[in-house]
This record gives sequence, structure tokens and C-alpha cells, in this order.
Amino acid sequence: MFNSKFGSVPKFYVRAPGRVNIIGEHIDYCGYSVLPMAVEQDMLIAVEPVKTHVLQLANTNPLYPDFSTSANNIQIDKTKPLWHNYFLCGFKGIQEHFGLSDLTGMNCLVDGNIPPSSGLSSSSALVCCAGLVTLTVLGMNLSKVELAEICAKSEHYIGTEGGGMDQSISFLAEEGTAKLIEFSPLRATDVKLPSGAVFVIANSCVEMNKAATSHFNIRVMECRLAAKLLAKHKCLPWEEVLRLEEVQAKLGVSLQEMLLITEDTLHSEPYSPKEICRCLGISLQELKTQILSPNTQDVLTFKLYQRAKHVYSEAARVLQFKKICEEAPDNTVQLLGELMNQSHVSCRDMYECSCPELDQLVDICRKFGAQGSRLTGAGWGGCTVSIVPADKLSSFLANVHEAYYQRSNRSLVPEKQSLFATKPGGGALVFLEA
Ligand code: ADP
Ligand code: NG1
Repeated sequence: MFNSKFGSVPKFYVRAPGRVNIIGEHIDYCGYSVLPMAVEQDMLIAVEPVKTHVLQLANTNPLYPDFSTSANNIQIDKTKPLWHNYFLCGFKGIQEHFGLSDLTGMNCLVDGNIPPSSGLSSSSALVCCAGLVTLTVLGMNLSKVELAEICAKSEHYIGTEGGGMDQSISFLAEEGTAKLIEFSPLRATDVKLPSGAVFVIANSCVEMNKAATSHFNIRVMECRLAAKLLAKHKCLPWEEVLRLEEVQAKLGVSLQEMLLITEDTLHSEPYSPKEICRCLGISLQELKTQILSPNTQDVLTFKLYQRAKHVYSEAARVLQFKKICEEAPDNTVQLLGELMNQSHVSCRDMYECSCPELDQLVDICRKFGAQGSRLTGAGWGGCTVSIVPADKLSSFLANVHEAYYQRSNRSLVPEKQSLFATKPGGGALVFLEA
């Protein structure tokens, strides 16, 4: 296909994987550690550098049309999350990092098999893959941590204010191990998953594009506002506080204490923009232009209590999950499953990022043998991840397939991308011709 598109052969290939987040949802952008692993599915790009300063993109999937632009002065339209804009995020991130304005062009053919808008990070895999393609064309070197940080920042050009989990695991993943990803500074630590259990991904078949809606950024802003109100209440310099983790760090207290402080400080009724302004002593204009993102400026209510409760409790569950994996008690799988179940309840009730199909799928997975099941990724659609005892895997897959996919038209989605067991895969790579 590369040959028929560009009339030449690729000089090298780059792959970057998607990921499944086992636990720790919607807390990376609050500064808290998360626990993902890379999946086998990935984004693969065939590349030929050219001397014309033109960037030409094609895709093996006809859903994604060809695109061409000058390699200099890259513009990314935040209001239109078109596929090539994700490529441009990675491209621009590397270009800016090296302060380059006169970039060499390239021909690229993109091929991906991560189900899109399903919480397995197809978008970040594309951004990371494009970042590594650009670095390789430039002949420059960066560490995996630097690459992850650049791509996390540059994905914001698409308009979503994610936290960095996806780009970090795409670069830092290693085959055979999940990772605890910690931020500021970014680092990844191996987490050995129990051998008696298998992690199974099931797609609810409901797609949710983060950049096309404001659901995701509203949550980021609710957490930011909760952090500022908590900080102000505790007489901390609230103007500079952006993340819930910063409040905990500045107070020097435990996550359990943060939960109590949240209960004492915030109320469960939604806050209006006016009330937030009164609490912080700022004008509506200042709230909109200095705190909120462009696509959340007209939001009428913010739930601060519920979001902060989710974040502090989920952050604690991640640490408990890692501890159980390390200590490996007799009932490891059951204990991990309980934490995953609690995580789903919190995502559903406190964070309100589930949907009826995800809740139904989680129930079906538990009914047919999962010790724990939860939505994974941003939610409002997308996939669940379940922990299933290894000896129950085949009956689990057959029963879930029957109950969720066969009884509805959902079996139309290719089975491989809908319901599959997964193992920790490796991170992004460049394949050079010998
Ligand atoms: P995710 O949870 O998978 O990251 P997003 O909604 O954030 O979902 O991003 C999905 C977008 O990523 C798609 O709408 C598309 O623009 C882009 N994308 C995903 N897979 C591919 C692919 N194979 N080729 C090109 N673009 C892709
Ligand atoms: P998805 O939608 O699964 O790729 C998003 C964010 C993550 C994280 C999760 C929720 C981006 C690129 N990704 O992931 O950083 O916040 O939601 O835990 O914004």
C-alpha cells in the first residue's frame, strides 16, 4: 500500500502500543499514580523521509482520509479532532522541543488496530508513534521519559487536558509486567501481576471521542476547582494550586485524611460558577479566562465534593493494589478484584463517567466468573477490564460473548477487538531496515 500511495518503499517503521489501565482512573491529571499495562494492539507507521518539506499522511483504513501539509508552521484545529491532528500533535511536540522551524518532510502510512474511542488509548498511541517517527527522521535522541513528557504535553493541542498516563506507558512499557506510573518526576516501576489470573478486555461497543465532547475536560476542571477550594479553605496559596495531589502534599497528610477534609470542606450539592467565584474571591471573567478550559467556560454546575472523593479514594486503591501484588497473599486475586469493583462503583457514582452499557457489561463479567470488573480509560463508553481466575477463562469468554455480544447486534464488531485476554506488552519501538 505504501508503494501504491507514494511510489516508493518505506525506510523504517515505528510502533507504539495502546494500553489498558488496570486501576487508577481519572487521577493522572490530579497528580496521582496509575497502574496500566501496554496491550498488544498498536499503531504502526511506515516512513520515508523526503526533501520537499511536505508531510504526507495516508492510512490503511479508508475511514481516515489522506492528508498533506507543509512540515513548517503546523496548525492544529482544537475544534476538529480529525485523525491527522493526532499525528500533528506528536510531530509538533518534537519540532518545538528542539526549537526547529524548518523541518524535513516525510511520507507516512499509518496502520492501527487499537479500537478507537474505546479507552485503550488509540489517540495517544498515534501521538507517541508520530513523535518517535519525527525524532527518528531528525536523527536526534531523547530518553523514553522525555519522549513521554513531550507527547503528553503535545496531545493537549487536540484540546483534551489529559494527565500523561497513556503516553508514559506507551513508551515505558515492558513485556511481562504492568507498571506503576508516578508523576513529577515521571517514573515507572514494575508491578508483577498474579500468575493465577488473566486480565480480560471487553468492549461495550459504545464509542466516546474525548476531544469531540466536553465530558473529559469538565472532570479535569472540576478537580482543579476542588483543589483550589480545598487549598483556599486550608489557607494555602490556592492561586498556584492546580491538582488535588498538591493539596495533600502541601498539607502533608494521608489520603484518608484528605477524604475527611473533603467531607468537612466541600458540600455535595453542585456548585454554580457564581458560588465558586464567591469562595475564591474572583470575578466570573477571571474564572473563565484564568482557570477554565475553552470548552468548559459555559458549564452551569460543577460537582466538586464527588470528584474529589473519587480521586482521593482511587489514589489509595492504586497503592493498595500494588501492595497486594507485592505481598501476594493466598487470596490475591479476590482482593485485587474487590479493589477493581470498588473502583468501578466510584467511577459510576462519584465520577459519573460510566454509562448503562458499561454497567451492564461489568455485571455480566462478574456474573460469569470475574473476581473484579471495571470500566477502563476515560469511560462514558469504551472497554471494561476484568480479573478472571486462569482456570475459568474459557467459560468466562464463552458466556460473556453469548450474554453481551450474541444476544444483541454487537457481535457485528469483530470479535477479536471486542473480547480478549491480554498480557503486559512492550513499549514503542523503531524498526530500521537492515
Ligand atoms: P482513545 O480512548 O482510543 O484514545 P479518543 O477518542 O481519544 O480515543 O481518540 C480516538 C481518535 O484517534 C479517533 O477518532 C481517530 O481520530 C484517532 N485514531 C484512532 N485509531 C486510529 C487509526 N488507526 N488511524 C488513524 N487515527 C486513529
Ligand atoms: P483514554 O480516553 O482512555 O485514552 C484518558 C486520558 C488519560 C486518563 C484517562 C482516565 C488522554 C490522552 N488520556 O484516557 O490521561 O486521564 O482518560 O483515567 O487524555
